[in-house]
Amino acid sequence: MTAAALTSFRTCPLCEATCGLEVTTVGDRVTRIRGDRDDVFSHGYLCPKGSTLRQLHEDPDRIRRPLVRRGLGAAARWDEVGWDEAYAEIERRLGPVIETHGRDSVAVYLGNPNAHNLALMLYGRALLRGTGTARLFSASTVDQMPKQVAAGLMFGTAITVAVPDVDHTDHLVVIGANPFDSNGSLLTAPDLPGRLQALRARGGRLVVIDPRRTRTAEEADEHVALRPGTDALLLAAVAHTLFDEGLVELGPAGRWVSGVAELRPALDRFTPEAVAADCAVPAATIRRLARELAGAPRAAVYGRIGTCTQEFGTTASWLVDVLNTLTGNLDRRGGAMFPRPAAGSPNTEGTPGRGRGFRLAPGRTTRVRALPAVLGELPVAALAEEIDTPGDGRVRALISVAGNPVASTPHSERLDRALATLDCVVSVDLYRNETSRHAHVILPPPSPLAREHFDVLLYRLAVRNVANYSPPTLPLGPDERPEWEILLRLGALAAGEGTDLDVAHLDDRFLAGLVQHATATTGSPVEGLDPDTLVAELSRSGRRGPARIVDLLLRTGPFGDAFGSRPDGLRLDVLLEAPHGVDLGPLEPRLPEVLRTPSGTVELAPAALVDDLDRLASRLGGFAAHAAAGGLVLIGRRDLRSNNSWMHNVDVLVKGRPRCTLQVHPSDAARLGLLDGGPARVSSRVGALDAAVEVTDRVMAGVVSLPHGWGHDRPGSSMEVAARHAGVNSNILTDDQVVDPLSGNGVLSGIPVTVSPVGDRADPPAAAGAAATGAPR
Ligand SMILES: Nc1nc2c(c(=O)[nH]1)N[C@H]1C(S)=C(S)[C@@H](COP(=O)(O)OP(=O)(O)OC[C@H]3O[C@@H](n4cnc5c(=O)[nH]c(N)nc54)[C@H](O)[C@@H]3O)O[C@H]1N2
Ligand SMILES: Nc1nc2c(c(=O)[nH]1)N[C@H]1C(S)=C(S)[C@@H](COP(=O)(O)OP(=O)(O)OC[C@H]3O[C@@H](n4cnc5c(=O)[nH]c(N)nc54)[C@H](O)[C@@H]3O)O[C@H]1N2
Ligand code: SF4
Ligand SMILES: [Mo]
Repeated sequence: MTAAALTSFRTCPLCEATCGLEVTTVGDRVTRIRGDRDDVFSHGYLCPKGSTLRQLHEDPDRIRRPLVRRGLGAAARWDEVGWDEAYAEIERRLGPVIETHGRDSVAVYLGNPNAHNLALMLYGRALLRGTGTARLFSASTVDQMPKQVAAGLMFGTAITVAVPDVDHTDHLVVIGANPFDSNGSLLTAPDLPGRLQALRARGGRLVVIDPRRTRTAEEADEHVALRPGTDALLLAAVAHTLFDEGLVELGPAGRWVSGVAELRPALDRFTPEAVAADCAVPAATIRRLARELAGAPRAAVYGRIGTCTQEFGTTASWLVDVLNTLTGNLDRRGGAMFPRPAAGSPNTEGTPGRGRGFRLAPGRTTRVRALPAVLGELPVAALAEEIDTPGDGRVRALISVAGNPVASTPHSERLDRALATLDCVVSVDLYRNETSRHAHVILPPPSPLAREHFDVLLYRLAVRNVANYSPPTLPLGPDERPEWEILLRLGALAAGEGTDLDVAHLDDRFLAGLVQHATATTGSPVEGLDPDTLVAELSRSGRRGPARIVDLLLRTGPFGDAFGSRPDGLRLDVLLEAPHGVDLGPLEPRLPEVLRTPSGTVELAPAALVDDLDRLASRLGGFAAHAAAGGLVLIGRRDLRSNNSWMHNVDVLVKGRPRCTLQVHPSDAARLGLLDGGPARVSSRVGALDAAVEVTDRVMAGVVSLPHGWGHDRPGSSMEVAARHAGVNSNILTDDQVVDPLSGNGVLSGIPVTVSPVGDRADPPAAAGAAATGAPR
């Protein structure tokens, strides 16, 4: 008898767009994945990656049982073991490290999928608490940390990020983002390309500021080619023009804005003429950008990774919202608005309109360079040196959860070497890749289709208020464990509680802590209620794990039922009845209630940021001088069919023309003697590699572009398809010694490099392998 086909619905966890999927299964087999036409947010949209959850699920290289490594390097052997044996092995290695060198000798690295994974979002804290380490690193410091610092200083919490109201704006300026390939970031909007096309179709204007003529730029009314790293200069000059030409008009939000008077003189130096040569943008264009922004009925400036992963990341991120504020577009329909997420966030908790604010408090720092912790995290650019620099307090163990820092963080070869020296490396990961090949133990999470899902984080950044919960589509594989259970056990093990604890007990304890916190929080709808009663209510019908916590968050969130006092409010049961999600409406103005600054105002001129303008001014002339001397800089790029470093084992995504090419402008190619398709050697202060050249006028002269997340030719990895399309790791070239001082963020863009044809030198390439078509292992 053949099983009947079943249809279920779930949210795609691969990028920030949160598209709804319709998944057809026959028994435990997936037969089709397509867009869910009835999804309240995505309405059937899907990018080419969405349907590949099936290939990911079926991938023979996906790890299904814990792995323990015996031996080293090429001689290493990987044994599949049971879970108890895996935890015992971790305890055997981690125990002595903690005992001898203390808890801070253990580093934790949390990779990007933590933001897309319900179990990791909710239970990561259990792991951190269990390890008790101050050495927390994450992909945030090679990504959005600058935006979070800027938002924290201006609005009071680091997650109070204003998102452009793309569905209602008349004028959108996109700087350092390419949503036609990335699908948007810090801006959750399924089918963002379609939404941008709709903006133009209704007569709106789209301007893209990017060193490359991206697909987004091609779809725009105007593309401004900007020299990498000069965003803060450009944005400061636009702000200067607004003041200079009397175009500042704060609008209704003005009642809650402070610091305008302090800001104005600080921008004096940044006239359009003063920055034009560095930015490679004429002064007249900068003035026009300002006038258009001020003149549009409703406008928004949106900056993303290009504005963050550079030396002035925080200052550039701040200036984006300075422009939104000065043009009266902050917190108004069609401007830059604050979402109200159903599961709550720091800006829906506590006293509305005022709070402790965000502090760049000097406290914990890294050991070697004394870089400060930001939001409780140390800069991942410092991870390698924290391991390989001799002395007291050296990092000796690493727990990496859903991360591939060897592919993703600056000076990756140094980190690659450093990881090989550690006493204990644990990876919680789907694959044995560039990073997890260093693990002593790999603990595999279940396939994305065998988990429950709710986007706790991404709905905090969404262009509409929506809520959608997905139960697991498929059952766990025979030896798979839910990821929340993995984190709970790992946390308890690190805490010294042993390896054979009852997970249900750990989970109950974890939930009790959350409930206790909620009932003790001022302004919470359950403030003062009896925690035990709430726990009992949440645990009805045997519910546990993430589902129980999502229920708690929803019920105590801004749309929640508050455990009965708002009976029509949200709770998990409501979402279970709504497989296509619940639409909670467009974004609405939230000032002043959204603020958590001590002053209760939008702080337009935080001292740390105003002070950083001196550092920015000290660079005036430097960018242009580097270019005039023939200097090249390296930037990255994203491709729609790729997802950071880990989707390259899906054949349908990597087949076809090679994606990992070095884009070079024709004039530079001619000057340097580089041929299209030929190999070139790229060298930076920290490393060198060989890459295949793609001559194209899509990059501006003086700029070369190589995507990140490649270089799948490391021995000991086990990703067969990816190895056939290995490419090169662009982070061999990025410099671990340069960070944005305010956020600790790595600098991944605007890297000074030299490029030469391969073959004019006798020495072998510094990085192995490396033609973009890939070297077999
Ligand atoms: N040069 C350069 N470098 C960059 C960037 C750039 O633009 N240029 N971008 C940066 C950015 S924005 C980011 S976010 C980082 C990403 O940096 P990382 O997060 O370190 O790297 P990813 O490639 O996202 O790797 C994710 C890892 O998690 C595993 N994984 C996937 N899903 C799950 C899951 O559900 N559970 C578990 N346990 N594991 C899972 C994958 O197998 C993979 O090993 O890279 C940064 N690095
Ligand atoms: N298909 C796909 N989608 C993804 C990812 C992926 O790897 N592949 N990764 C996901 C992740 S983790 C993230 S964080 C988001 C990122 O989402 P986006 O920010 O949209 O990322 P990119 O597509 O890299 O776009 C960054 C743009 O900045 C430009 N740029 C580089 N340097 C500078 C500069 O100095 N100034 C300016 N103004 N521009 C510059 C680059 O040319 C590039 O076009 O994408 C997410 N979505
Ligand atoms: S756009 Fe993002 S969320 Fe939507 S299908 Fe593609 S990868 Fe999944
Ligand atoms: Mo990212």
